[in-house]
Amino acid sequence: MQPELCRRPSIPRSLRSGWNPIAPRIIDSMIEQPLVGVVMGSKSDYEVLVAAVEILRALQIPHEAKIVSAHRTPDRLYEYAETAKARGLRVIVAGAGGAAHLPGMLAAKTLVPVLGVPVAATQLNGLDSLLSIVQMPKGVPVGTLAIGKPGAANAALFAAEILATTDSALYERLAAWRAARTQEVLDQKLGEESPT
Ligand code: RP5
Repeated sequence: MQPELCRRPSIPRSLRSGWNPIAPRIIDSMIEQPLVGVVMGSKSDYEVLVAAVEILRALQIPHEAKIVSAHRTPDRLYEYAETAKARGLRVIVAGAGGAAHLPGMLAAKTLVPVLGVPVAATQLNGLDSLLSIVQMPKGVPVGTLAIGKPGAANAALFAAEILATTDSALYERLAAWRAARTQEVLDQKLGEESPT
């Protein structure tokens, strides 16, 4: 861990005041040993999975993002899953479209929790991917999130919640992030509404 990160206050100002996924300090979290692996079946999936990466950056969670295709690079998939625990990964977020066997195959090869994100990549608009990921047979679980960017963002938040069970500083950042989202809504006004 970077010494600078150790000295930081547990609740970053960016999380208290609003959404700021590109604050300079977050770059530090990219060069630490990753705790969360974000993998996707294709570069085209990054348009969706970037929503997970932005959350991880904002919460200062060390992470990595890689392309791992279950059917085009199966050997890479096996290597990724087999080395995940030893490399220190605590959660894997896996997004894929179509038949979407990436999350399930990763889960079959590691005990690191896998969170699956269905990507809308075919004429079935992600329903194919959703059903493929959510219908894992008994014995090899994949936590399945919603289709698309909301699911990717929630996968990262879920990963953060898992990590926060053993990281009180992250718990504080997560609480601040949630409080900021609440405040955003409380601050919203419709044209007809009188200020309260
Ligand atoms: C899946 O096929 C990928 O996860 C992606 O969602 C979809 C299309 O891939 P590309 O043709 O864009 O590479 O394996």
